[in-house]
Amino acid sequence: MSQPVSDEFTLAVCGGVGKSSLTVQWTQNHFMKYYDPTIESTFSVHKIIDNKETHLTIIDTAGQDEYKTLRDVYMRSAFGFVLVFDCTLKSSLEELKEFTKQLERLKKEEVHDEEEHEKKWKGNLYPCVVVANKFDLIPEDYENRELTEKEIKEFMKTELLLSENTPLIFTSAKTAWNVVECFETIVREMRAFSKVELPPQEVTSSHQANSSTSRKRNSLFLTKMASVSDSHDCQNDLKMFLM
Ligand SMILES: Nc1nc2c(ncn2[C@@H]2O[C@H](COP(=O)(O)OP(=O)(O)OP(=O)(O)O)[C@@H](O)[C@H]2O)c(=O)[nH]1
Ligand SMILES: [Mg+2]
Repeated sequence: MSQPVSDEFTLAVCGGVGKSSLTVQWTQNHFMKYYDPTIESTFSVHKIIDNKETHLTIIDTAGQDEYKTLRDVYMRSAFGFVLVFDCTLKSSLEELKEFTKQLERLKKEEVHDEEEHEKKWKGNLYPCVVVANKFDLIPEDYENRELTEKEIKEFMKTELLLSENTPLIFTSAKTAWNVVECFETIVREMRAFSKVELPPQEVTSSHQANSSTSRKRNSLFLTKMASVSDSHDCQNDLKMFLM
């Protein structure tokens, strides 16, 4: 049974440094020079991507440890994931391990036949892209980088347990380099993933970005935070939600 092609997705930007900067650069075309830690913000975005109208709800997540408890909620709500790390720091890449481990656990609960699923998809249980941000800070002499592309790819495979086909994109939220590419790639991944053919019993809310279950979950989560135009309002909403 074919899944309907959906142009409406919820995605979460999670992991290390630059989540808000990348999201704001893509949605509002400017660079956030001053650091303002996020608790949780949502962005409602309409874009034409590959000639298709696309509506996205982007959850810009908290990087700080004290908000770890929110992860389960957004990981269940979102369909696709932008996994960001700071490419000048090896430890930042290593921190992604926690995220992929948790995602793997949660998404496995939604897939009844993992083997069957892996045959049909690239081997990942959820659509994602890995984003090596802050590329503007990498010295010109490429050889002296703390992390080479090859090392990152190897880490993605052996430690993050992501398939070899998972896109890796270098970006700079500061210069806007590859930011469009980053978000358009996750949209393409989500589109491809939503078309994966699975027997009916395996079709779950995670694969149906627009299913009523998914909508209910999303709205439950999102009604707690206004659609973002002022992130502080959203953060206050969220504080109340958590109380
Ligand atoms: N040079 C450079 N600085 C960046 C880049 N992206 C983000 N920064 C800076 O890094 C700091 C943190 O960026 P944020 O986008 O707020 O990071 P975040 O991941 O949203 O952080 P939390 O909300 O606390 O999880 C800010 O001071 C940004 O200006 C980049 O590509 N290049
Ligand atoms: Mg942030």
